[in-house]
Amino acid sequence: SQSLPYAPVPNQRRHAYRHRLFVNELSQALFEFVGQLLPTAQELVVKEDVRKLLERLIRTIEPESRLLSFGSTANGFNLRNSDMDLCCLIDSDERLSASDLVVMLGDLLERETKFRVKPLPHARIPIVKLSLDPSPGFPSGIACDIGFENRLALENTRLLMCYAMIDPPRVRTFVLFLKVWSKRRKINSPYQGTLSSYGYVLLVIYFLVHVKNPPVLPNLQQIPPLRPVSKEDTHINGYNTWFFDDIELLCQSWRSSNTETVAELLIDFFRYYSRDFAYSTGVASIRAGLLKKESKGWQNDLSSSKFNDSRERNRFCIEDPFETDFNVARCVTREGLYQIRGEFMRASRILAMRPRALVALSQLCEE
Ligand code: 3AT
Ligand code: MG
Repeated sequence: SQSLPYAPVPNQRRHAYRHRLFVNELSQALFEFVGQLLPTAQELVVKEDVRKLLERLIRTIEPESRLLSFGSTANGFNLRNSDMDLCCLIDSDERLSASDLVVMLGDLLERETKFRVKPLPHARIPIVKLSLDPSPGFPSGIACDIGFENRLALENTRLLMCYAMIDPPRVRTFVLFLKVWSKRRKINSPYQGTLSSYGYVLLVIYFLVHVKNPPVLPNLQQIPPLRPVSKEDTHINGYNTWFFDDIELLCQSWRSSNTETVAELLIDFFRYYSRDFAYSTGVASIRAGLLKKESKGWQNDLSSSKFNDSRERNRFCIEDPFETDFNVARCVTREGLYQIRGEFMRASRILAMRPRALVALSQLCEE
């Protein structure tokens, strides 16, 4: 180029050219790869039918109730055969407690449906777990959780959906790929000390909002509202859930000046989380950027008896966007974090060798 004091040596030019070829081919392959894993139209219809059926049944117990989808079925990040997360809202003042509802609904569903039913009335968030064995119409069965009054989850679902809508080709492709990758590499099990899908999605958004420069996404929680909003309208259980949700309007006035392809972003993401993220002192917050564990009282104090169970809560810290005193990664154990970081490094290593795109994807997602 004109501005360089010397002409690039052919070697560098060849290197840059080969890199461009690699990332373009990989981006294309990523679109096609996730495209094949999206739910079929038939699956979506069946799931909506299931939701309606369950809503009808719940209304025989609580006539004023609504059953809403949240999680991946509702935020645009759903893969084929993902589970259904449902939340029951009851628009009446005299309602039963969540644990009573879980017991009653469990009994009812056991009597009236073919689902295998498992009520968990004493869980931190009481839920009824339902499942249906695989059948010809539904080869991998159905898994569904029904919770009650979980309004924060409905809002964080809407927040993630808005982020997905700003730049679907890059954001959705990126998130869907990462979800497949984390499942195939077996680092997506909070019960076994690794991270939930929700946690991985927050890591991607944190990276696109706060690490990439220029950012790929704006910070929806920090854009000022167009008109004054009252505390009643924006707070749920004492947490501020306001965010800028007029995405159509936003896209008229804001456009990212970051033009990297999804493959370039993915390569950088794996490098960032294998090398640069401050695991021992930092908290990833999509609301506020990189925070210090100390400032939140989330030091990983191993001598403290408060968390003296086998899982130490704050090895890995990801702040929930609304429930800011909640660490979404609190289930991640020492071994779990070791495994997760090992996988980020492995992915970086594979991509650094620039194999053909299809080879890269099959190596990355090898089970
Ligand atoms: P899958 O497609 O099911 O893998 P998902 O996007 O549905 O992924 P999860 O099943 O992990 O994600 O979570 C479903 C929703 O539940 C997402 C979020 O609204 C809520 N949720 C999950 N984990 C947490 C958490 N630790 N804190 C707050 N909300 C959570
Ligand atoms: Mg889910």
